[in-house]
Amino acid sequence: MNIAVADKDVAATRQKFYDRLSPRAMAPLWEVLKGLVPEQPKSKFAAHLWKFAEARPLLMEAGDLLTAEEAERRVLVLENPAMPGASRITATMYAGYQLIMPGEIAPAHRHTASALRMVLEGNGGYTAVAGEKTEMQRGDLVITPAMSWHDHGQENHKPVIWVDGLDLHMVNFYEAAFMDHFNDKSQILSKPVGYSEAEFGSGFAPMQHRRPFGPTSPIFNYRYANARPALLQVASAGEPDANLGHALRYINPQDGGWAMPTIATWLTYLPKGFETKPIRSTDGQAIVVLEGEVTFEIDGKTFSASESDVASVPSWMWKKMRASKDAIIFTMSDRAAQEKLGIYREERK
Ligand code: 1HN
Repeated sequence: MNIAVADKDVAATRQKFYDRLSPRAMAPLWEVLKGLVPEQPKSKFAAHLWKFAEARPLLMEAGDLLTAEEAERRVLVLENPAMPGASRITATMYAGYQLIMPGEIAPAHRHTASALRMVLEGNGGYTAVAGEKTEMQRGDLVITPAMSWHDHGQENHKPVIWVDGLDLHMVNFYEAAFMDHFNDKSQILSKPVGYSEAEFGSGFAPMQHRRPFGPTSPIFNYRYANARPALLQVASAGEPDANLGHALRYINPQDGGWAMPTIATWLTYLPKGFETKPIRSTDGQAIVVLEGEVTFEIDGKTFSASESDVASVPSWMWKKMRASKDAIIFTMSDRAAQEKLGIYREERK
């Protein structure tokens, strides 16, 4: 018998065996092992840039099509082009551009997924979280912890637009998602504006230790009016990290860790002309340009980003950034979750 025939016999014999396994809900590991445990990450998602100049008119059109109340949340989901229909910007993150028109309310609800908003056009719109309202201005990072009631609105005469980031795919992966709707459009307010910032965000904490939102930061508006000057002052007196630029993390003041348990958030200042050295990491990132202009080189592709554009940087793709104008960018990623699970890795050139 020649070798080819022998191989065919072996393959057929094995297949016959496999055919007896599948009706019993079993399968041979050796046929799938390499795919289950790759030698290194190979993301199924694409590096991509969403241009705000294209998104904004479409978002305003959506504003004419339906109300925020009808929609519950009027959002244009940022769909990773490699995975249309998945509502994912990266493997684990959901992101979208959300619009609230003057006088509208996006009704109160709560869910297991944690959310953040990076405000693009604040115009004094508000988010209420767990009984407290906060006004939204461009660059503010507003957090809604897991299972906290939240509603949004605009009492001013201009639209409000922000980028949402949610960990909902992580929650859904664990099949751990719950959601409730409040019995009114707006939740009942029990605290004055600025309360949580005063209590936890001023270098103070209550004498009696408490964690009102468990592992999530009790500050729910990290205001750009504080963050921007801090970032620039730190940058003015120090050297930028060669791979990261001047970067500062948003922290939970209760433990110094990331502000959210699943989503890592940080701000980066890239001075005009500065170019980062390549870095790759296992977290999937979404980057919002707040100021200036940045050229991203991700996985060998070049993207020119300006204000309010959003980029996706999937896991383990080399990334380089260069600022053609002084730039401040906001990054969110699943790094916070990966670090807790002990799987985060990065490599620098
Ligand atoms: C959500 O609650 C908001 O509160 C935005 O603004 C987007 C996407 C999926 C599930 C819940 C919000 C969301 C969301």
